[in-house]
Amino acid sequence: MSGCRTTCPYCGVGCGVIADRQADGRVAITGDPEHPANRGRLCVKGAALGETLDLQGRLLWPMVGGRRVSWEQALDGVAARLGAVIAEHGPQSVAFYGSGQLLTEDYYVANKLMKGFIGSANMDTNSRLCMASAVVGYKRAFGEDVVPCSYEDIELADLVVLVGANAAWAHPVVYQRLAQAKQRRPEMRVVVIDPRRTATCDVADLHLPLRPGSDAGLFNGLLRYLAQQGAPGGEHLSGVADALQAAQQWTPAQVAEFCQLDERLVTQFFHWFAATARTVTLYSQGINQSSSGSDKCNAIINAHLLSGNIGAPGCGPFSITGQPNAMGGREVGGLANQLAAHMGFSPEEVDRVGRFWGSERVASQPGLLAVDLFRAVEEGQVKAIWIMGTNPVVSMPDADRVRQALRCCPLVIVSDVMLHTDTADCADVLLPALAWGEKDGTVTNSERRISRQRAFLPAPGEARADWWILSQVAQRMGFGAAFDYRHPAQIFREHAALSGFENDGQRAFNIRALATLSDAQWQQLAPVQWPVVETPQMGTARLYTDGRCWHPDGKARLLPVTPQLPRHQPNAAYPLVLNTGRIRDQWHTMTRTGKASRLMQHTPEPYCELHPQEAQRYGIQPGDLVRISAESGWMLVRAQIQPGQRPGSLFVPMHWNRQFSQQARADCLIPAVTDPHSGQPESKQARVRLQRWPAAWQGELFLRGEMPPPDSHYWSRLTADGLTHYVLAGLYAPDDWLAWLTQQYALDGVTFQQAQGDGLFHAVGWRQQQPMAALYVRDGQVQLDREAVYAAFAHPPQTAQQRLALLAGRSAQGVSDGRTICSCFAVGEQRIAEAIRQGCCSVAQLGERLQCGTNCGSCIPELKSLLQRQSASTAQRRAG
Ligand SMILES: Nc1nc2c(c(=O)[nH]1)N[C@H]1C(S)=C(S)[C@@H](COP(=O)(O)OP(=O)(O)OC[C@H]3O[C@@H](n4cnc5c(=O)[nH]c(N)nc54)[C@H](O)[C@@H]3O)O[C@H]1N2
Ligand SMILES: Nc1nc2c(c(=O)[nH]1)N[C@H]1C(S)=C(S)[C@@H](COP(=O)(O)OP(=O)(O)OC[C@H]3O[C@@H](n4cnc5c(=O)[nH]c(N)nc54)[C@H](O)[C@@H]3O)O[C@H]1N2
Ligand code: SF4
Ligand SMILES: [Mo]
Repeated sequence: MSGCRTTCPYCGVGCGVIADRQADGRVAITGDPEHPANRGRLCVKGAALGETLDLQGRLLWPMVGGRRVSWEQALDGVAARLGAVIAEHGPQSVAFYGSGQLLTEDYYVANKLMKGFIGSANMDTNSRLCMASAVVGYKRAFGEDVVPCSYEDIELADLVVLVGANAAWAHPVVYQRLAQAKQRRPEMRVVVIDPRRTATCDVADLHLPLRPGSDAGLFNGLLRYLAQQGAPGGEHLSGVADALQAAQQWTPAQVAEFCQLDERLVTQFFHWFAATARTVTLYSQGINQSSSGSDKCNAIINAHLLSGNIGAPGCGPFSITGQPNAMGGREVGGLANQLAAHMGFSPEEVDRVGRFWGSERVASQPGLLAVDLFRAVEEGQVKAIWIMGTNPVVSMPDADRVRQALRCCPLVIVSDVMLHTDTADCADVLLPALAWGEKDGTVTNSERRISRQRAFLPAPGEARADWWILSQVAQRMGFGAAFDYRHPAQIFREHAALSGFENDGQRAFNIRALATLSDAQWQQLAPVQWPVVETPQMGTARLYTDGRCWHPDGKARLLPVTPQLPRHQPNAAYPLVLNTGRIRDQWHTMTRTGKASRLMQHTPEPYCELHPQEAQRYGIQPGDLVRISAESGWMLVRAQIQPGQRPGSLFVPMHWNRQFSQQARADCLIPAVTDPHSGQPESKQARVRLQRWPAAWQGELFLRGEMPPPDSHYWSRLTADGLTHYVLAGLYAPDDWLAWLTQQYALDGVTFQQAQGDGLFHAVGWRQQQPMAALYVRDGQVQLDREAVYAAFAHPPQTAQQRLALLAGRSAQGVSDGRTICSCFAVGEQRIAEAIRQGCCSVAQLGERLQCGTNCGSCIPELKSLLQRQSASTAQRRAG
């Protein structure tokens, strides 16, 4: 093999990747056939990694107050300013806010510095928005934060229940493994529990489109049903009677009413679950991101404990992690209510960690959880915050308030890889971190598998590893000996040793066998699942196989659950539920996936999915812009009418931010309502109102090079190579479009070709036969062939006919491919529709003809729905 074996930096599936630097400087990316998580598969985001490695927009040197400084100045300054704040206001006045995308080594050092040496536990992380409820659920049930399952269990199961998890888009390779297992064993059943019909429903035998936030009612009903069917229960469980008592009233009829489901669907699900020994329940943010998310996790675990579907191949409650190292963060103690290595703040644990670290200053109680942390910044109790590897101005609830808090904070330090993010734009100090491909360390995926991320690119500019930056600051704060790290392997060994320190099986997280790896062995470390206690090669596929838990009595606990609906229920002023989540081809706040033009094609603009019922009620046509408002903010996005959406609910992506759109940060609308046990925000159920936004004009603007957005009420940026592309709209049209354009951009020496018609204005600006700008305006949504315009910018038109085609916004051949469906091979909706018309009647045949769906498979659900739509319309035509 040539190339570097490493791990994908996106989702918690943790796929192995081989990165191969080519002679021309490009990096070819393929799936690692030997990595147990993916066995060579990749999704479209992983496959496009090579397109996100350029240095455009990167933060390449330290900056203070907007000016470049040397590392010496930056590190001395940070250490001195943090020291001064601590001296004056105490350790509780500083805070770290980290990320499940930091490597374990980075995370370990940040946690050690904050909790061990600064002596405050104000070290929280974006995992608070993501996995906090799942952690509470596992700890309450098992006495420790343990995910008992492996991916293999999903393939071995006879019933897979996906709850609040759109795996087809968010965990595509796990989804592919599921879909392929079901293809091999069609008797395997899949149930999807999600208020809306998602791409994941493509493999579902049963979809339960339940009322938002009502899952605990469903699982309480299941628990009652299981007890009635004589579920085994057992001696090794505690809390059974109380849990059953709490579930007693949850008859199928009661569940159907509470969850607004057809009772037959409810009993079908109960029956399947009760009748199937090998059942995996895979759950994610539809469960965790709730004001009662912890209880929902326990309601799911309760059902597995009572039925005995746990601790054996093919079964278990499987909380799938989002970020590449969400699990590693939990291991090092990255959350403010954990100390380190799965230890908390009991006096013995504080003492133990203190002895291990050689510090007498170890924090003795939990710190501020994310939402409270940013409140404390707002109120001035926290006077210095260091944000690493996360973008809270976009991802935290009540996001405008978070931005305001940072603007008022005396010291905001941001470690990032990009110069401009919505959060970096609020920083006093910017520290340039190494990005994926440049940094070295380990990550742990959803199935507890530790894998190496390896560097295969040189460090650009003056960027440095996060662990190095942290250690340098720690040394300058006077904690030198404890932070004398020279290599990430050294940090990893220390972390592994801490996990085994005074651990005779009381703590499940134990990787002591890895504490003696040499640098070279760490370099070569093969993926391994923790616990790793005997030898470095011997991992553990499943936990809880002997029915013993980590509670003092050794028993697993069922928890009595009282279902709660989302805290903010719709009312007269805000009658709709706002659901938020992920799209297939973007990663979070788009700082990396947003660089790849290929990943922009599938969903080029921020949007709102709504049911036809809402479209009719609010007078919204496909392609209209809509304004969604909540008490705390508003957003302006494109309407997408979807019969699979739940009536009364809207769905918006969580990704867009000020770097990509004027007003589309979903979290401005999310209230900072949290779960009382986990502190996790209710990011999936806000209440909002909807209005059609009366655009007087809409437009698309293409400009050669990097250009800022023009002055218009609505803009959204699309990524294209070598040019800037904006989709625009406004409430008032300027009198003179050319004047509007040339006032805003220095288009010296550019001559314009124009076309005007009924409610339409097109202009292309030329300089020396090269298109420099192209503007297309209409009184409705602009329809043009974007690919043709991109092509004309890349290869300037040679003939008058080609120039006229550009002015018309189409290719000289006049065919457009429509919306991209398959990003891997750039196959659009029109070509697929044409192939179907010509007789392709399966995904396989489409693949043979057009290649679509044959690489990562992410688009297969959509190919199927196009096939279905077309065959339905053919049938209709025949019937008509
Ligand atoms: N493409 C892509 N993949 C990603 C990410 C990304 O940014 N982009 N991010 C990664 C991260 S960090 C995470 S945490 C994961 C998240 O992975 P998922 O949790 O699967 O993704 P989401 O889209 O946030 O939400 C999942 C589903 O929850 C549903 N939902 C909303 N309310 C309810 C409810 O009340 N009950 C139920 N049962 N369902 C509900 C939504 O309709 C949505 O379809 O994805 C990871 N993978
Ligand atoms: N409404 C709503 N809000 C949500 C969610 C939702 O479903 N709905 N989901 C929540 C969830 S589950 C999550 S996980 C969060 C994610 O939200 P964030 O963590 O805020 O999003 P990212 O874009 O992943 O932010 C990572 C940042 O780190 C930078 N970065 C990348 N690599 C490195 C590195 O090696 N070192 C450093 N120092 N920086 C690096 C990136 O450029 C980027 O700015 O959003 C949460 N917010
Ligand atoms: S499923 Fe896709 S995003 Fe997730 S780790 Fe694998 S390749 Fe990366
Ligand atoms: Mo997440």
